Amino acid sequence: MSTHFGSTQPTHAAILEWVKKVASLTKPDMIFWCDGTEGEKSYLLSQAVQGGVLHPLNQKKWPGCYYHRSHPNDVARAEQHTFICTENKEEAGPTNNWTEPKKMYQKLYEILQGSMQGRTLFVVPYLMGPPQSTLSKVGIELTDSIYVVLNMRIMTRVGAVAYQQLFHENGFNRGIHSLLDCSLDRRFICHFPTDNAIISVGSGYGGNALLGKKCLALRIGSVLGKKQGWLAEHMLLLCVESPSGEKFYVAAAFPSACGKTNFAMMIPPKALQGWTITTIGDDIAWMHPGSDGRLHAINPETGYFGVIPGTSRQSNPNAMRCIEKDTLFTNVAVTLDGDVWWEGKDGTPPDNLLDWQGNPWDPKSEKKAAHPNGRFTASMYNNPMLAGEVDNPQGVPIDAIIFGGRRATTIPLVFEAFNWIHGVYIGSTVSSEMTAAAFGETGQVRRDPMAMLPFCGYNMGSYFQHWLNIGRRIATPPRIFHVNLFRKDNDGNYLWPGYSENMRILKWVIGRCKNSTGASESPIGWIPSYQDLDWAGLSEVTPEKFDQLMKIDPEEWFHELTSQGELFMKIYPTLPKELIYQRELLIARL
Ligand code: SAT
Ligand code: MN
Repeated sequence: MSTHFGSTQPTHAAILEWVKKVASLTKPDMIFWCDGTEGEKSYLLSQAVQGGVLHPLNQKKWPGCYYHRSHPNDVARAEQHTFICTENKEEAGPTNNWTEPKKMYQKLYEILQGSMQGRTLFVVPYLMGPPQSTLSKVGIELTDSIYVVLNMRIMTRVGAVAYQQLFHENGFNRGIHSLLDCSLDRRFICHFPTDNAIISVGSGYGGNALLGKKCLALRIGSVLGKKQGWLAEHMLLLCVESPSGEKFYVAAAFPSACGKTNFAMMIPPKALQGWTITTIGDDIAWMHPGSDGRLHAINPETGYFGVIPGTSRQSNPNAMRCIEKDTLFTNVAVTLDGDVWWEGKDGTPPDNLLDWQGNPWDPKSEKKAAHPNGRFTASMYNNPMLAGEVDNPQGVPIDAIIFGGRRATTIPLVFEAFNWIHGVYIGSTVSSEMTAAAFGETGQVRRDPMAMLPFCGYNMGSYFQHWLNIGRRIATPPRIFHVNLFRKDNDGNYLWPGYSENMRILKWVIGRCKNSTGASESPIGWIPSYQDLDWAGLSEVTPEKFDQLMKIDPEEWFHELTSQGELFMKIYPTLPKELIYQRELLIARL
């Protein structure tokens, strides 16, 4: 077994010992210590191309860009194969798959036995969060997938920067990932919160394999947050600057593939001149009560792993700029001359496309050219509207938290919680139609509390209690809102234009935070009247349409409350009484 050390040698005995132990189990041909340098990147790219894992795109059109095609059964998060392994089942709670740690380790070690034979074991030291931030965390991922390494280099800070932040010999998350042969019966994404460890086998897909992302930053992160008094959330982070130069920071939680990336990169419409939005993050926020009595957030990531279908110069010009160079495209359609295409891209599809599985694509067929969960991996530093605050070790003070889901009916465009506890109740009852980001029945409505159903690493009821506790620790809590950008009319057409026009909602939200905008009381919270929103340059949403968007139909809401009740029953033993009380108050108001 040969070893390649990069430019930074690890000196921590705990790391060296652990890598040796994993190598003796998995038996790779080579151990490659990653250092995150540019030199390493060219080497890895050439190796990935040689091994057929990546295909270079036309470098004139797409400089530094490559294309990857997944195994067809490995294109989304695998929730049925995802486990939280704690001593007691109650710790993981009824919304997670659970297995006892000892049993699961045994099974995984059997699977990992010799699993890297003929392959290279890459050691990827990475930092989640800005350097020199007390809020940041170190992880080390051992993986036999070069695609994972190249993605991790974009999504996290890899190399010496991670070792430098390692203040305790054992203060890092241990992640082991092996691709195996992608068979479903040997696919396990397992979390061991007590050991700060993750083992993921049998999948190379983003959320299952880039262990810094959902596994560390959310599932393990949420458990650490519970213990240490902070929140790990599935939220975008953005900065809104008003025409007078005042800045506001907003965090928003939407389920996967519901537009967080587009929302985080929103460009305000021309008619709302002087308003600017800059992006801090598009997927994950770590939020800590600060000494100033406010909630401070960092984005632990450095890149965007975004859904590509539907991305265009019209829908998200900043994302299009992000992916112009140095981007990895996964499961899109390609042309023979190295161009890429996906549903919803500007213009018409080029001739002679190969679909995401590599088959000639017939434009007349029903089949999609790109996979609906096709992705781009791009550095946030390519974003022309990246917020200057993104590397700030202290994070940014949050003014507003927005929850949202994808709902064709029932839920109004926007409403505001009466207070923090009511806001936690609203977050706990988020629901959404399922998307292609996870295996399952797309379109089906499911409860997705705080957009964290697949990502909360412990009992959901205790998680709600933790939210309530955090509220007591901040003197000036953020205001809490709920949006539904996906309501439809009776003919199935979207009522709200979305994208840039979402700025009108944000402007109302900011106005509420400043106590400068009106709202009326409704059974479900504060709601805007037509005149409370800025309609400059938008005639499409008439007062009648707005009424449809904002309609609160008691009958629909009784269905909604029944469905909320089902979730609450499921987690009843740990459900905070405050939330039961909030639900009863809502019933009374309706
Ligand atoms: O695949 S990821 O989990 O990284 C994206 C998502 O589903 O939110
Ligand atoms: Mn996500």
